[in-house]
Amino acid sequence: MPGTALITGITGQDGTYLGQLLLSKGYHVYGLVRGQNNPRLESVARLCPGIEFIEGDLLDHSSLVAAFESCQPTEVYNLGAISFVGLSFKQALLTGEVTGLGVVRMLEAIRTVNPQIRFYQASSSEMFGKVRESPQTELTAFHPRSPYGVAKVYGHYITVNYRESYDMFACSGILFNHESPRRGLEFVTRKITNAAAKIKLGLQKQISLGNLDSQRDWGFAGDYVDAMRLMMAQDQADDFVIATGVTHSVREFCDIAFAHLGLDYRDHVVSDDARFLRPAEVDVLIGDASKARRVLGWEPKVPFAELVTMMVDADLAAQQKAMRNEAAG
Ligand code: NAP
Ligand code: F7E
Repeated sequence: MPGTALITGITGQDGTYLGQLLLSKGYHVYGLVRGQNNPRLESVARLCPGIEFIEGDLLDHSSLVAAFESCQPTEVYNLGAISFVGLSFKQALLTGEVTGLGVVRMLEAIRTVNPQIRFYQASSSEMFGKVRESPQTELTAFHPRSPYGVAKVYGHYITVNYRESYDMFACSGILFNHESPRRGLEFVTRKITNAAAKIKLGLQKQISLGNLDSQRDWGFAGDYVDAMRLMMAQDQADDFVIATGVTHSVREFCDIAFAHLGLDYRDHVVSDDARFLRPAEVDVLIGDASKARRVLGWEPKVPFAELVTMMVDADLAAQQKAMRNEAAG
């Protein structure tokens, strides 16, 4: 029987996919929104008809308690974070506060309001960082390489700790990179697909990137939010790696994206731009999601090339629409 779900990070990429999924399953869905006038609310309301918004901030414990008391959720999905690794190097303290300590503020608020509330924590493959083994599983040791990765390790272990200490249903999904047309423009995949579309339409000539050799296990966000729901529906809370099991370089991503538009990325991509290099890099990630496959019955549906072309097509259509609107005045 679907209950009431509260999602933090509702204005982010995963928030709207998860909101749509839970609404389609009959849940009453609340999205936690920070600030006094969030410009992304309009598009969330359009994508998730029926969703309700409630104020709150991961930096403010009492706002979380008030939100839980008001909505009385049966499930809470903690997707809110400073999630951009590049920014985490520049704002390390804020990242620790939001992405790390924000998790314990959520768990404490749940303990205060109703310890029966089920809790999902958005953990990350960035926790593996300088990888100890490949592919990475739930048992692989962590070695984070950024303030973001370190904060996520804290969030992960505090979730495990509250599960073990207070018998709470607190689970953690260790999700590898997942993308979509809703991905923020600061992340490399969307940065590439958006630029490729603009280059095709003559709106720009080139794009500057950092390290083209880093490799990621990229999946589709729509597939990954289903894994979150499945984890929360188990009899016992546990942790799961969610990944495709295939890795590709940023260079391969460029190659497919530009080729889809009849372009050669080597004519347009400038690499090793110092602005986009990181003080410490995660060179290669590849996940082993066999536990999720076995226990949850989860598997990814969208393969890499289809993900890239889906994102390019969406950016091309969006740019063409913007051009038509501009021409119409
Ligand atoms: P995203 O698009 O960057 O969204 C981040 C969300 O966090 C936004 O809705 C943002 O809201 C919210 N937020 C930021 N600071 C907050 C605060 N102080 N209080 C409350 N909310 C705050 O991230 P995403 O890609 O959807 O990822 C969702 C979660 O999964 C994140 O925790 C991320 O770290 C984690 N994760 C993502 C991936 C991936 O590949 N996408 C992989 C592993 C884990 P505003 O609109 O107010 O800024
Ligand atoms: O970088 C390289 C960059 O910023 C991917 C977040 O969702 O996934 C994401 O973190 C790779 C890195 O994602 C540029 O150095 C090259 O090696 O798209 P990204 P990320 O750092 O992997 C994990 C799982 C999360 O949890 C995070 O929240 O691409 N790269 N040139 C570049 N990256 C960016 N952003 N911009 C460039 O110009």
